[in-house]
Amino acid sequence: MKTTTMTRVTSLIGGALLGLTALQASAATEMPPIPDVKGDVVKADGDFKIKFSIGTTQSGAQYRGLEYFEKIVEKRSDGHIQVELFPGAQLGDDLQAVSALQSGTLEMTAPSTSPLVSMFPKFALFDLPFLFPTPEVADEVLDGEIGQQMLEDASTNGLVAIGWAENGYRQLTNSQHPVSSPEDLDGLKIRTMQNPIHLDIWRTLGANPTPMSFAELFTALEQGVVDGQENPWITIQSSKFNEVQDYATETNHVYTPFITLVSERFWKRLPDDYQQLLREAAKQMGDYERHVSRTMNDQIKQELADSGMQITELTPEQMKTFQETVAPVYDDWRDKIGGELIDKVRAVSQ
Ligand code: TK8
Repeated sequence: MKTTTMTRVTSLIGGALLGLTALQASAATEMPPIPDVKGDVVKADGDFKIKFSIGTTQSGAQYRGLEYFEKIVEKRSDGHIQVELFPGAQLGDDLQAVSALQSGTLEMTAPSTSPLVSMFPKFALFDLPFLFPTPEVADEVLDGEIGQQMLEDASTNGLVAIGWAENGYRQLTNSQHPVSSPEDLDGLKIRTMQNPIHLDIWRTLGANPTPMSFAELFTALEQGVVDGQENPWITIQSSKFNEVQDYATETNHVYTPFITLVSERFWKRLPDDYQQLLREAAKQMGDYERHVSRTMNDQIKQELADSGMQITELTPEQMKTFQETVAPVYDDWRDKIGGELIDKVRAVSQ
């Protein structure tokens, strides 16, 4: 308590001395505080280590969520479970981390659902363009029956799926020119996630899409192998894509969840009570991380603009043009994903 107050006072004085700019700069990156850990200590046998790998960097909302997860698990296991965090794809990209879980060399990861559709075809629901009109609809799906069923379905092939967080609404960036209509995309080389619907979306819009792992993306943008990419504002900023992309368009075309996965080999070694602890911690992390991601979204868009990125916000008519142009993507995918599932999400949005 005392230390926190003192640090705050010191930084305020420091801010006053350094001038307003420094103060604004430090305030700008402030995230909602990590909540206190609630719940009793869980007693069980054994000591365990969890290596938790993610693709996004240490300055994103996802990492912040992981810090909360670590705090909950270490405190409530009274130190018998130690969590070590590995951001920035240092232990591999989303797909590599998932296969490390399957072989038991890594305990946890939280990839975007999109690169996993070849394993879990129903996840493609989250790749359909403009299906989730608001974060609240996403929550109803993730935290309701559909999300629960998907966690169960994904608990196979050496994986145990225990919760949802979010990457968020995706935005387009590129190095060439402002984009406000599908025509502006003509011939632009756009990196997509390794996912067939995303390829379909960008092809339908007239771009020239290339699937690529997230871990290779910065270099590919920097070297001009691709002209553009799409990711949520917070991921664009935390990966510094704005340093190599001058233009952005607020398309909000896809909402991407992060799914929290545990290696089944590790899971089987855990006492039931610790399994339950991980489930609770994953739930709390997911709620907090989504809160962080959403409260930061507009602020980060502003910071990207302040840093010199030219951001195009679409008028309702321009947005409609994008939506109508990608509509055929549904014809191709409706039966493969299950029309009923799509209709259920649409019903939630009504
Ligand atoms: C991070 C990825 C990333 C995703 C992508 O590991 O690949 O573009 O949006 O944020 O999951």
